Amino acid sequence: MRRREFVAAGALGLAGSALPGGLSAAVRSPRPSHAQLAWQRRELALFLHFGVNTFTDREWGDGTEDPRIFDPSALDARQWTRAARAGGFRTVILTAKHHDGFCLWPSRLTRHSVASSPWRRGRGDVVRELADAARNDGLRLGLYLSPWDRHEPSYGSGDRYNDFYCAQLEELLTGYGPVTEVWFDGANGEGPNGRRQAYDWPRIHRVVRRHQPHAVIFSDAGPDIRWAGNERGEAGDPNWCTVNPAAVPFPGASGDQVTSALLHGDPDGTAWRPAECDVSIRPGWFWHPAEDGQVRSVDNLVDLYLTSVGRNSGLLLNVPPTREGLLHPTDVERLAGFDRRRRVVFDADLARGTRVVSRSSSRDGRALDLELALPRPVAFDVVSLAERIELGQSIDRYAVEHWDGGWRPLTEGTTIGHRKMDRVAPVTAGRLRVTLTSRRGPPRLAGLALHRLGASAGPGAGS
Ligand code: FUL
Repeated sequence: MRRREFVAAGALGLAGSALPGGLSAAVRSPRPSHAQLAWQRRELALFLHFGVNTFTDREWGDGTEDPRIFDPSALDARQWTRAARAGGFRTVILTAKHHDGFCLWPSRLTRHSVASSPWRRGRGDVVRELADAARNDGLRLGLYLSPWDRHEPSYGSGDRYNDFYCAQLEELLTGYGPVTEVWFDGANGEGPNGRRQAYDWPRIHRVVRRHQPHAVIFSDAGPDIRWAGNERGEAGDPNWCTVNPAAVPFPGASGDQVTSALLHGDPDGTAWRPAECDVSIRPGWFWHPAEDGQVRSVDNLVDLYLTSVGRNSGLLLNVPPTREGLLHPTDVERLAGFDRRRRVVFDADLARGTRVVSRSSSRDGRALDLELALPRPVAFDVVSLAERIELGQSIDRYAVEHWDGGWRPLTEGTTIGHRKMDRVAPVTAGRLRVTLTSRRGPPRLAGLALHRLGASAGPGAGS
């Protein structure tokens, strides 16, 4: 029996901590790139759906919208980035072009853009204003450029549209400084001529790699970040960062097997492709006045955090600007409340100072039992585990028990990954036992933390 210090930091981003089983050689399996790892550690990104739909009160424009309807009366991108920052978000991702084809920057390739609108007398550029605001507030910029374009006449023509799309992408990736995430939506319907487009994905990806080599590329089919399989903010459980690329061959592929592959990944997968959960703070993606009373509560946002980040995924929360070009005060207040609640709950690691009092592993090293002693008994209702994913993801079973005259189960599951946060029935405990098994090599646990969330009023509750 050996005694060791168990480093269990509140933030659990324990890249450097020396923990049981941490550094032994593992069989080589897919690992995150530097950009993917940094992406996963940022955890939270804010999505901004804005465009002609904001003014027509629709979710999907059909491409016939008159650009003159785009006229936000008080657009202030700093208000967006300040609210994002106050919410603890690290990246802002803007719909530079949604399915209606209207461009929020003055694209040289079409007149269907802010340049044909009365806003800033046709000299405005929302992408520029957001890029500047993000830089000022220390946030990263991501851009969504809808492949499906219901306005562009060349859509559905094959190469001609691919030329057009790649040229638009190039404008965005060369004109606005560093772009951290490029977001390719899977929706692919008919264009103005009734045809669907065959996208040249390898070429599109090459454009991103050439101009923004440090950006991650998101789509259902990656290649860097995958869609989590639903728009409810719920990653799968289990959720592997590894995937079998053939299971989701292209963005927009559908079917039960595709959904399952997106939700769960694949323990034997050959590519590292963590999941991102996109979900809106309101029922719709765009702002609709009728939804001002349906903004998610702080409790509900914390629930989303647990089902996304707490399941080894990123959370991309959509907060849509209004017709004024501002985030609605209710949404701004919820973002700040979300951050406050996370700080109170998750910055306080009740397991701080916990020590490993015994440690035993199986002969092959793939199973590990740890007994932990807390400095004093604490009351908690969330158990948070973290795996050292820079070396790959490998833990495939865990169980946590507490001592109460015998070992009593607290929680158990399969994958951990960057973070696994489980709500448990409120309990007070001073001794814990953690049992882990790993598919390859020893389990590389990065940390364990305990938190007290208290009663949650659940979805729909007020702030
Ligand atoms: C979907 C789109 O059709 C929605 O309008 C929204 O942009 C969402 C994030 O992705 O595929």
